[in-house]
Amino acid sequence: MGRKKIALIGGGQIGGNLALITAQKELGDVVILDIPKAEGMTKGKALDIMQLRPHDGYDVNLTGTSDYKDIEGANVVIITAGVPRKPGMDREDLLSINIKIITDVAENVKKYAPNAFVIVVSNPLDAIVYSFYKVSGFPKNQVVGMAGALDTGRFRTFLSMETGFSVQDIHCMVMGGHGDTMVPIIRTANVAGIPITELIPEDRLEAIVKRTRVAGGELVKLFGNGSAYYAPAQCAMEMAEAYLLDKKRVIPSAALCEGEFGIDGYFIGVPALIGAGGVEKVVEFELTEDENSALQDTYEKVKKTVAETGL
Ligand code: A3D
Repeated sequence: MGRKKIALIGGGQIGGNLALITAQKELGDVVILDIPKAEGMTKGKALDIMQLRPHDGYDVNLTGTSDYKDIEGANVVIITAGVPRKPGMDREDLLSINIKIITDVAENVKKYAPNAFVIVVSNPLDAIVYSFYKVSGFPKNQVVGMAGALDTGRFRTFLSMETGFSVQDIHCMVMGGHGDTMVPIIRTANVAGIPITELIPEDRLEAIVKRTRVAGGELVKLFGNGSAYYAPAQCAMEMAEAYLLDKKRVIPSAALCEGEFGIDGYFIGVPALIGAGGVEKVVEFELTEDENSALQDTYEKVKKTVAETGL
């Protein structure tokens, strides 16, 4: 039994970081694939990280390519191919470009890595992961979108910044579409089990929820020429790790719902059990009336974007 193989489709900001942290975790050999024009860049990143290994002590191999044959037999495929947002853009503005790209990627992944667990990161996330699922015909447990992990992590970060408590002890969950209509479930937020509402006044909590919803845009503005990449890479790696090590983690992720939470036939942010079976289950729980109506709003938005894919 050789090492596992992780294929990164898109070797840009998130792809490059993913290559580094996936290798550092020794999850498997890493193949970075990008368009032919960017092949040198993929090879350069792979070689640079190979040369980091003597200082860090991990033994996996990294390669760069623009040839899908090189991803053959990959256990995990993480897709970041596409364009990121620029200031003033919504994630939905990326749809027309990224839909063409995901169609090409899905056909190739289907051909060369039909058994891989696929984690989609490209935006608009909920529509792009849906498109991958439709074009590839993969079973639903084999396809997931990374977004809820990041949105939840951002919420945790802001709660930690506000309280001064370790982010490690702060838990919460953000559901819904990956956009400004996402649904932070405040009721679930706690510090080591202590409800957050006992620790932060209501108006401050509201401000934090607001900041969480537009956290991606805050970074787009700061960068001026692209979107977040360190934290998104870490989140996607965590999902790959949960699959490869059969960790049975519950990670908010865009999973295909078939009736769960009243959502049917769409990928949307829900708590997903990730283990060796991929998305083994959508973990359902009772929502309050307000939470449910917020989830329905985000559901409508996702449906609208998905309709624009024409798939
Ligand atoms: P960027 O640094 O531009 O990297 C994208 C890479 O994709 C580039 O190197 C392109 O050359 C490559 N690419 C383009 N077309 C193809 C193709 N057909 N096949 C293979 N590779 C291709 O962007 P990034 O890494 O910063 O972001 C990547 C994507 O992730 C964007 O769509 C972002 O909007 C999205 N993103 C999602 C989240 C979520 O939480 C869902 C967070 C941050 C970014």
